Amino acid sequence: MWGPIDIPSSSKESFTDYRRWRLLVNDGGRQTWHYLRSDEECEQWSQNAVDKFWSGLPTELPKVPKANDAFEAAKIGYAFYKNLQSHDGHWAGEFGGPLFLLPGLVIGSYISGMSFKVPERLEMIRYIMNRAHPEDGGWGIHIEGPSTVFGTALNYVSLRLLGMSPDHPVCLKARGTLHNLGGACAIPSWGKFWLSLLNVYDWTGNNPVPPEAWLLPESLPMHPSKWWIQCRNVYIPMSYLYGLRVKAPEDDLILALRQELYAQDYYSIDWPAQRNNIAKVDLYSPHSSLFDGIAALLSSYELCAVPPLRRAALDKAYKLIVMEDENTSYQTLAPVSKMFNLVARVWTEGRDSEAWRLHEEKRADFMWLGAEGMMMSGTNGAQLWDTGFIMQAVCETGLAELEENRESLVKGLEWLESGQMVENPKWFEEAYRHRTKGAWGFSTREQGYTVSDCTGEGLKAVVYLQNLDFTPKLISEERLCWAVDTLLSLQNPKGGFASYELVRAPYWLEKLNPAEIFGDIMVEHCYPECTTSVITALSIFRKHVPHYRPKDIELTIRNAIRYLHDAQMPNGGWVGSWGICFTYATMFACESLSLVGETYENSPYSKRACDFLIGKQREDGGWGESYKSCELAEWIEHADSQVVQTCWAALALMYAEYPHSEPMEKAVKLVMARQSDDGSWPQEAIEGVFNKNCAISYPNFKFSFPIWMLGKAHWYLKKLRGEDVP
Ligand code: LAN
Repeated sequence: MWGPIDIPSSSKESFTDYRRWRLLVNDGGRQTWHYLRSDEECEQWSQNAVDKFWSGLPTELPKVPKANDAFEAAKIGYAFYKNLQSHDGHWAGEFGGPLFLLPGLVIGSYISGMSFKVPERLEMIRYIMNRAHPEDGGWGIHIEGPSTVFGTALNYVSLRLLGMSPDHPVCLKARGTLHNLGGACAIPSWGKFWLSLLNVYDWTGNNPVPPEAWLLPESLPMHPSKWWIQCRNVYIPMSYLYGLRVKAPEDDLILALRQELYAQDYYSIDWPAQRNNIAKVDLYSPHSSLFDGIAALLSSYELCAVPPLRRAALDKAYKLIVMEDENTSYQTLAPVSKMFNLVARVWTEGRDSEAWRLHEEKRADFMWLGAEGMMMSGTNGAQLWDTGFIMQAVCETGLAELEENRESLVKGLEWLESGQMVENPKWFEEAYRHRTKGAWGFSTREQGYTVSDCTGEGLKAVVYLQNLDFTPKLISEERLCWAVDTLLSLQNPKGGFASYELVRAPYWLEKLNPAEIFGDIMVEHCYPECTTSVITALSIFRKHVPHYRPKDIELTIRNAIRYLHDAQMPNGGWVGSWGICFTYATMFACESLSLVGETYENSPYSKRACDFLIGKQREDGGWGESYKSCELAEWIEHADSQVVQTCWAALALMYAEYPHSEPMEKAVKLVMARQSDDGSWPQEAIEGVFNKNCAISYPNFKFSFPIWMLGKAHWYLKKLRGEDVP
């Protein structure tokens, strides 16, 4: 459909002229990549350090002499990182890692008749080629994982839709691996769904996703409005598309794919027998027997679904899809729901509709150009997350006092102001949303989703920045209080904080998790990381605004600390759910404990945490854990020590006021030794995770956390040596 395209055989060299790519940053932090067509355009819009850095071109930033001490290392680190700040004050960046997102973008666009520009198509092909497993040529669920049916089938399909011939060596090798893994029949349910939409898997091979669940009484504990928002927002369009059994019209490519994806003849496959057929390599959360029982009942219902009921349920689901699009200016919550919503809207309203146009415009926000080609981002960016951390790092280390950093801090504050949500969603209760007034989300104000810890980190950054003597006070006290109201509205009865909303449904609902590739997906859970960000934000806020809801804040913090104590593992660490893994969550937990005065000397919790971390430090002074720690909830060593994790562990020790200097000195030495001669740090292993089983990249962490750790360690070590510290 998108026409033939010439694909070079090797993907090492870029397929397009990388000097022509520009990252446009506008409208409150939107990030979209553009390929300029002519030299004149390139002259008018020259390439800056941000464009060069993220697309992997040499930044040509000056080399600097090696730092003599930790503070100097932090200073030159920030001097480098400042060059990556966008003109609007935020830090842009890649947010790739999962390998099942780009296929959604490609398949969904194909079904909806939404094309890509040729340079985009070429670089998407190149990204997929570059991310093929070096040995077997397949793809995993994320860039560091082994090949799975899910990753391999979906990326294979993407390459074919984007224009690669089935005889290209990359396709040949991948197809061999796919067939060795048993072929696409045993793809996990989300893969079955995408392939069914594309009309290369039969709908009867799927477990039912009936929209009728929306018609159940809202008081029921399993009503879908009570599910984790990510799962809910994927289920809404899925149930709509399933209810209509939407499928792309057959064309030659689709007919060819039916032959290529399977180890047997497509037309001889027993589809209903595939519903629970999931390849072993893919299986992380096997179905419960409760789920299998319900799915069997629902399959019988599908044979006699009551038309008026189905119609009413489809109407309800469609209304929710439209409300979500309008609440988020068509960014939607995340990339999977983005593409399902897009397909649902275009299927219903057509290719000439306003919905098509608006979805297409915002589709660009998910397309990120990296050194290896074009990928799909995990959200429409990590604007707040990256900006919030570095601003706090600069303020907490004394770097903010340096004249040369002032402008970047004022800019950062300006962006944080524009990133704060100031109203509740347009469609609020009717779309089952939590309040957003005063909140920050993970990316931009436009995306419009409160995240507990993003609100916490945003609030902390603003309070710090607005207390510097040279910054304008852009956010009024009233607006800060709105943020506090939002935080307070998010505490759960046991004291912990979840990600986007309150925990609305009982945990046993996880037994109905249909997505075999993810854990903890059905309901919100409390997380040590989220809880911490809220505790620390409230603690810092009340020092500056002591008169606002002091009793509520005190009680909230006290209960949250109780949750944190309870969540500590017997080994002394906390399990990370969003970063890898124990080092990440333990840093957050120790920060919280320190803000209520709990340290190594006086708190058994802090002491156990320190002892745990010290026990994991390596000979070279670093820490290193694999993403597998998150899958298994137990410490699994990485082959190498990691700068980012070393910083998390060292920060944890500093928060806990660990009294011995040697481990800190060794950690500092390692992080300084790994600093490049322009002040940056090279990319190491993947940093983040979600739903236990999928790793995700936070490449800006390699700047914010070393700067933070080194800057803090400088003063910390001085203090331990008994020197005077300002
Ligand atoms: C994110 C990214 C940010 C992350 C933190 C703020 C770090 C976390 O502390 C709270 C949860 C949150 C907001 C988060 C939730 C799940 C997301 C949106 C992601 C990991 C990015 C991608 C992921 C999303 C679910 C990917 C699509 C896959 C599904 C299972 C729906």
